[in-house]
Amino acid sequence: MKKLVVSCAAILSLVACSNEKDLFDSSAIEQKQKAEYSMQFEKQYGKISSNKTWDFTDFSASMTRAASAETRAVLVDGLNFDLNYSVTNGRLFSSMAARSQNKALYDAIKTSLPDGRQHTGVPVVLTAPSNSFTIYPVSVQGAWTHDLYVKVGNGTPIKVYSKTWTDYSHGFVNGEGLKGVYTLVGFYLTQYTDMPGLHVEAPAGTPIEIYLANVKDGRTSKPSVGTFNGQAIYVETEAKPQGIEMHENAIVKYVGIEDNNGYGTDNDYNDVVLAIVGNPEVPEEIKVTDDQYDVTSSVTKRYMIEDLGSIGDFDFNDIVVDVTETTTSTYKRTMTNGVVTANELIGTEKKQKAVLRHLGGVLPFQLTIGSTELPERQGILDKDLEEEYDIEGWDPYANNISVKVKQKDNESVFVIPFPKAGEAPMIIATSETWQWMPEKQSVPKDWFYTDF
Ligand SMILES: [Ca+2]
Ligand SMILES: [Ca+2]
Ligand SMILES: [Ca+2]
Repeated sequence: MKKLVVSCAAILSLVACSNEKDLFDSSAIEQKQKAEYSMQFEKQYGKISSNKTWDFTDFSASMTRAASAETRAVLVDGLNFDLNYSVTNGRLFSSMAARSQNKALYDAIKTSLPDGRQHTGVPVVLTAPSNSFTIYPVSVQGAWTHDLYVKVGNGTPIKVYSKTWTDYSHGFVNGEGLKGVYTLVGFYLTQYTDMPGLHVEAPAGTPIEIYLANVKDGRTSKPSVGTFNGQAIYVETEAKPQGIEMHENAIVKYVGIEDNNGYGTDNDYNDVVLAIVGNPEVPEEIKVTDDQYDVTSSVTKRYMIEDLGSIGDFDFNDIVVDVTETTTSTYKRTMTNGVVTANELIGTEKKQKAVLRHLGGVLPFQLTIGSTELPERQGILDKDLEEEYDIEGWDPYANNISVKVKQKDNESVFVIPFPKAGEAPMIIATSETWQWMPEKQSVPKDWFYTDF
């Protein structure tokens, strides 16, 4: 009995062996070709270290941040304004002393949001970019008192300051401050203020609400106002804040808030003005309809591929394909007692597409991206194109892309996957802003090794 089983297994394995023979041969050719490729590659670019990876996008870092970043919002030093004021008819006017800090910003805000010019806002939500950003109070005026709040995601709203003064004569710029020092010299008043800013770190797409609560005209309570009910608008001006650490590429946008959401409003949206500073991005404004809104984000990677047709050039232009995933998240906003209390994610939709951008090899090939096999296609030498395909199952972290290339003998088919760390790459991932190389021109070494 035992003997019989053994002989069956022997027969089976014999059959399997003879079937594998061709496969083995073809795979041997493939192995040889790939080994030859690795050797040539290292000859051209130097020895590959075992931890060398071939995805040159910054996506992985930013998405890791998006998925794992903790939400942190902390009060930081604010903008200082150091302006001289002259008092005329009970109102303050700046006298433009040369030493004044943030005078340009002061002027720009007065120009873009002058008293009496009407604006119209719509309900929006701001969404966090993938970088951190800081909100600075710039100008706090008006007769009504209020507290400025910022709500990040579903966290407890953070109070940035309380405006406790009720006339215009204290602090046209940056309010009274927490440490206001005033000296009246003749007809001039020198003001130095120090209101805090709020530094926010949050996963990309986190909803941000900016609003005034506890709005009061004397003792009379007024409705809360802010981004959520169209009482705040984004304003563009060229002036940038001085006296804070700011990267040269940092973007600054200003938010103007109208404190009166009712009778007698002048809609000039300059009762509170905030600067938002981010590098390279500031929060995006998304329109809210019926308390619902969509946050859309996308990631694109450009794959540049060597088809192993001829070894010697490393132009990585034999196939160039851009792969994009667009994610649309739908949120529902809940209001309680006139302020936003929750932004709840109620649905997510992902769409993926691949766009063939360039061909620079003659061998027939078939791309597999995620779980989608694209149709087999003839190679063409040096051809730009724009062929779009819907795809599914692409994992931007994993780079699950591979290509089958039919070799010149028209029989063997090589499978080229995205390279593991330490392997000689036949596919690299770059940002879509990287231009592929001209035909037969190898990519420069600094694409691969930026550390020298
Ligand atoms: Ca106003
Ligand atoms: Ca090539
Ligand atoms: Ca080529």
